[in-house]
Amino acid sequence: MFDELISHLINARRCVVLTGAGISAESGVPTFRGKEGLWGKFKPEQLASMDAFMASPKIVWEWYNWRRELMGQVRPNAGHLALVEMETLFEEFDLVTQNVDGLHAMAGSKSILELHGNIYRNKCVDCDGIFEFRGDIAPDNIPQCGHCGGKIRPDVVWFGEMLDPEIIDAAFAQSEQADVFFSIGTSAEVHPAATLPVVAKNHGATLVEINVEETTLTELADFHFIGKSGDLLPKLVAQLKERRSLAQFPELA
Ligand code: BV8
Ligand code: ZN
Repeated sequence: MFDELISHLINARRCVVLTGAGISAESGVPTFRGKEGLWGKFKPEQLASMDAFMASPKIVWEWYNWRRELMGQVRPNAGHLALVEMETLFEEFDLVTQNVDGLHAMAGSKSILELHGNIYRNKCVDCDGIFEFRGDIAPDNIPQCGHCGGKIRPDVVWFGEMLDPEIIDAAFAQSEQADVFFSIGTSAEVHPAATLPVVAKNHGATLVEINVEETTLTELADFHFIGKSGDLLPKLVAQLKERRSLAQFPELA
């Protein structure tokens, strides 16, 4: 299935992987779009935005506490674990995720850029000061920042908010240098994350998409595999490892 792709990977030095909610779907974390998606039940503007928080911080915290509760019970799946192994197969490997669920770090990935923050971290809505309290935030008694008295909010990037410039700049720099760029489990609709695969491709990378359906990126991709990341990634990594060892020790062929 991956023979032609592997011939592109065998000499690739730098690999960059962008993941979205789809890679966590098999762990039981709901995605955003699509029939079972979160946005089917909730409207992002009504929950994942500063306006929503300022208008009704209680409702926004109830939603994040519900998601934290749900995510607290899930574990990395075979797709996350395959990416941990994939990291060892390239001289340079960078993982850029839109996910806020912390599952890549839990799986053991090392070089991770969390574009949209992390749902388990809290910060002050006014001074951005990190709020170390790790327990549940009571929606009807939201703690205040010790420095400026601002309300505490989840440390995630909401719609209409800028991403951390250091993080997004690093993600663009990595994408520009990639020999191969994987877009895995993302609808490629949210910017600026969705621009990364395009930048990689424009700078000469081989663009690979793994998704259960087509997306706006599919026609640009050099390779597009329809399937679950938890199924396809372990197979791809096993095949790449085998080809790599054959290339290293031709006498084994
Ligand atoms: C910004 C954290 C400057 C919060 C999130 C008009 C045009 C273009 C852009 C814009 C526009 N108007 C406004 C914008 C900017 C906006 C944007 O992109 N809007 C889109 C929706 C049009 N972006 C922003 O606001 C960003 N900031 O740009 O600042 C600015 C400001 C204002 C105006 C202009 C510029 C901030 C974006 C960050 C928002 N925060 N999350 C939280 O989580 O609570 S975004 C949210 O969407 C998640 O992070 C999620 O990861 C992300 C992307 O979604 P996906 O990960 O792709 O998930 P999705 O469900 O969509 O898709 C899952 C895919 O997996 C599907 O394709 C499915 O088929 C597949 N799949 C399912 N199961 C599997 C699978 N694949 C493989 N295996 C499986 N098993
Ligand atoms: Zn503060």
